[in-house]
Amino acid sequence: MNDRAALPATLEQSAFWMPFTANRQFRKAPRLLARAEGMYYWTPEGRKVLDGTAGLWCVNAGHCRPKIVEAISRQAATLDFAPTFQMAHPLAFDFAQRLKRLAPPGLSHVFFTNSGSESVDTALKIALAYHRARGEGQRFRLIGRERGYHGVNFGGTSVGGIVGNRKSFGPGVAGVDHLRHTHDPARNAFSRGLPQHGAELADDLERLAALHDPSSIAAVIVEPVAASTGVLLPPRGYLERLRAICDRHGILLIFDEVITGFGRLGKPFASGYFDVVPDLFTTAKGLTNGTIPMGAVFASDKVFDAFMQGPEGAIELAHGYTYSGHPMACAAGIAALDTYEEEGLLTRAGELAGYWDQAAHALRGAPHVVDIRSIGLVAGIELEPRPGAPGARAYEAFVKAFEAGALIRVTGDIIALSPPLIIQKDEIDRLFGIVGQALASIA
Ligand code: PXG
Repeated sequence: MNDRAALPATLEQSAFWMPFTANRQFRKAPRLLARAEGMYYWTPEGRKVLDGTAGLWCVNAGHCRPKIVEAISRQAATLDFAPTFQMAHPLAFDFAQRLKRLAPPGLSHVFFTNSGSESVDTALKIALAYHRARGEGQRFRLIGRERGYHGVNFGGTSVGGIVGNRKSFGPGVAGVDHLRHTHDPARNAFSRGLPQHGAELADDLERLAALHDPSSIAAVIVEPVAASTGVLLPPRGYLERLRAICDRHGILLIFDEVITGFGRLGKPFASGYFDVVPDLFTTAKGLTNGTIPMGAVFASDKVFDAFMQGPEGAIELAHGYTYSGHPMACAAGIAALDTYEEEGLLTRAGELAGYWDQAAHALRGAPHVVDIRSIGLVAGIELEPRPGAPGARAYEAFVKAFEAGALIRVTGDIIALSPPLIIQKDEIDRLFGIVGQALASIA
């Protein structure tokens, strides 16, 4: 079916400058979504599309869930906006309290933002200010990791490690360095469970500490599972080792849980899944089931308490957004948590992980597939790039899958799948079936 038919005649001249999109290519053959419910989208022509990506890794409870819809509309008519600078409204306190109950013990302070990118920049700023508040202002270095994705603001771009996202934007934040990434297909391709090889890559932090002197390093930020770069799982023992090195040198460990948070791996947060507790962690996306933009940074008691010194009338952290703790977002978030909890969605990925893993690995041997990685309800299917045309093969698979009725996501030549956590087994079969057909249909 030609989705172009339903578009306004003016689309080619549209004012909408699309994010992370080949704008000119898109306008020639647009893909539009007009409606959604549960596991499905519908195009403007009424074609039904299975959502294999939870929107953009965010609609964890599925689309247009009644409780969330109702909470948002009620809130819009009750208290549309209230400032949270030297003022507040009850829902922000309620929501933070609910979130604290899900977090690992000791991470009991929640700072609200409006996106994952803002959560990352907020966490980095808190880390710098924490050291300064303790008289260690010389700790200014921030360490990210190659292939990391931490959003698109200047802090996140700087600690991020995806070259295409960095190269156009100048030198970024000063004093940033990067650990090596953990992707090692020569040793780990088609691993089941966490990769066996690569825990020693965490020792790269010792190398950087020796190079820069540990007393200059404020924080290390990593995604527990690196998602956007193509689903890279942490090697067995890697995160534990990173934690130990941070402890040895007084470096704060930040987990970026924008994708892994809210049940993606089968636990509320990846820190619980891996049993490694960071000092700060970032969230967004599933925080409100993707409905109203919002992010949250969780901070440990140690970090928070360091700020609660000095005169009581002094503002402890000169940071915040107009929309920090926005009432509509809080209402959406509380209703999202209600839905997650009532339906057991924060652990459902764990129940389905075995079935999901089987379905993913059944694509081993399909055309072009050089590696498959899966954890919780996430899968990465890596393709051999077409010679001289990196990314083209996966992009074609994405277009074919959409035409065949499934929304998947591609990054470079890697297909990433991350459906809403309400997915049923027959839908898992259909999703991987469509991916298999798409792979068989492309050169
Ligand atoms: N950190 C992580 C780990 C992310 O995955 C962000 C921060 C930034 O969040 P915001 O809300 O500012 O976009 C993200 C975002 C993809 C994809 O297809 C992933 C993201 C966003 C868009 C697409 O992999 N992750």
